[in-house]
Amino acid sequence: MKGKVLKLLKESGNEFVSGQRISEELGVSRTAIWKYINIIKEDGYEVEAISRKGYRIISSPDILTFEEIKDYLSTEYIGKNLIYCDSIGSTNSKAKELAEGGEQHGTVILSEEQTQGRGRLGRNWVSPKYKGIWMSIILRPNIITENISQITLLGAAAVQKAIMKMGIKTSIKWPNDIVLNSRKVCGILTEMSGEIDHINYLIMGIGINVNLDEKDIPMDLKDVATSLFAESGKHIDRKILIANVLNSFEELYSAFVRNGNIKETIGICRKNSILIGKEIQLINRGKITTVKAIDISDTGELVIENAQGMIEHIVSGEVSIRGIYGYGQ
Ligand code: BT5
Repeated sequence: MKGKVLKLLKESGNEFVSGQRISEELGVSRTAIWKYINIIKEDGYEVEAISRKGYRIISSPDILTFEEIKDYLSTEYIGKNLIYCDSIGSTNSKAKELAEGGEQHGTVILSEEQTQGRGRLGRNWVSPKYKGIWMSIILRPNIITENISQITLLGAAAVQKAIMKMGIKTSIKWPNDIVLNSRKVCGILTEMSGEIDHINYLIMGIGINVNLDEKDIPMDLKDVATSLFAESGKHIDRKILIANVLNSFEELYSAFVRNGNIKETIGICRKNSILIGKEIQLINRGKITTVKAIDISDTGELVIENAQGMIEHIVSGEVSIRGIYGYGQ
């Protein structure tokens, strides 16, 4: 019921909604309305109440509930079912649990903070409260397992595009990082459950450092991590940014699953690649080699020239590049 009251108030924008109207439309007493308004205020909304006029919202809190982002969302299925948490261990872990239970394609699990946010290979992901976008998307694509690394690129391209819409140009560090001024502002963790030729579900975890201050970034990550706010000096509206990410993601994802079209994604990854043309260190199954990054292929592999001058296509792996994340500085 609180949600319904909030919806009515939001739909009226700047106009007052009378207690009588709320009472009639929702079938609740005036006393009950008063109670719900108080809960809404506790949630961080500033509500003006004037006798004989009614109620109106003056300002909304900086939170990422569906109610708050839906006005900016233009998707058909991504994020239409949004599970919002105040605090959680890891949205990827929660998404997995829900996907196992049959949660639908396109569901987004989002948390204002993660206490056990995860990176790849069991690494830790710092996720302070209200400062970033920490979310996971449940996907049930009908594609062959071989193509799943391309899904990570879809995510990276969507985030790059979304941040660009906020007026900030970032680079993509193949395969899963978004970089700003040599430090990481976003990481992507794609996990899957399936067999060799069949995917049960995919979880695409996206972590974006939006409004983190210097003090939110642990000492040992100062060379590695930064935020959009720290670099641009602008407080970024997380609601608009998250909607931009989901809108862009659905566009790129739909083209991909419909007819394997990954052109725009590759175009974005190529154009904004921080690796192409550079000498890089490739860490593959524990082996480190120095190679030159030449291109991103049409199917999303990193094209490199090895020390012997041979061209190779790399499907997945870790890459270090001088000057980025404090490496080799
Ligand atoms: C990643 O791993 O970059 C994937 C990160 C995915 C995080 C999202 S948040 C929502 C969802 N739920 C989860 O539990 N995870 C996903 P990797 O490439 O392995 O990078 C991890 C490394 O980045 C760490 O070892 C640190 O060095 C660094 N790091 C940790 N927290 C960071 C942060 N907030 N910003 C930038 N770098 C960070």
